[in-house]
Amino acid sequence: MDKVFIGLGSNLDSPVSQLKNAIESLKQLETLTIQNVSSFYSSSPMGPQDQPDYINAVIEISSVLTAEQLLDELQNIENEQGRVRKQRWGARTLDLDILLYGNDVIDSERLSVPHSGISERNFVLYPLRDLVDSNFIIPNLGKISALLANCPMDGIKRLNDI
Ligand code: ROI
Repeated sequence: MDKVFIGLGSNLDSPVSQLKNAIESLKQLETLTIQNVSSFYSSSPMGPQDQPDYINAVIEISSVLTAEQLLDELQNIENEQGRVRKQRWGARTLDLDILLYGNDVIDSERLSVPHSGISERNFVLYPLRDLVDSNFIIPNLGKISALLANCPMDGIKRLNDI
């Protein structure tokens, strides 16, 4: 089965709990299995700076769902946890993004996979590094080690013991 990676982010309403609750909700689904969870990281906001720091993590799952079906499940969990889409690039209670879906490249109205912006986002690359080896190739973008070398850790910190 394809390796699928999901990015989690929150900067409102107890962000660590938001991520933990999302992981618990994903565990309840019979259509997917969580294979691995990265460390949790705190990160400075990308975008408007007048918002709290984020908590970010990445998980690896395996699933029988298509990417679109998986997106539906992720959006259900975002909505259950009170996600309201307000300002673009503004604060949010929970973001669940499909980062990678095996080697698939998807460019549809609803989905862009690999997720656009992976290469500039330290809050995606550093947690993803916890789960893959340094030769791991991201479709269209290349080796994760090369992407990490060009993506400073500015503003991102691994949280221990969460
Ligand atoms: N910034 C950080 N640090 N982490 C995120 O998860 C995140 N998500 C977003 C925007 C607003 C782009 N900024 C972010 O959607």
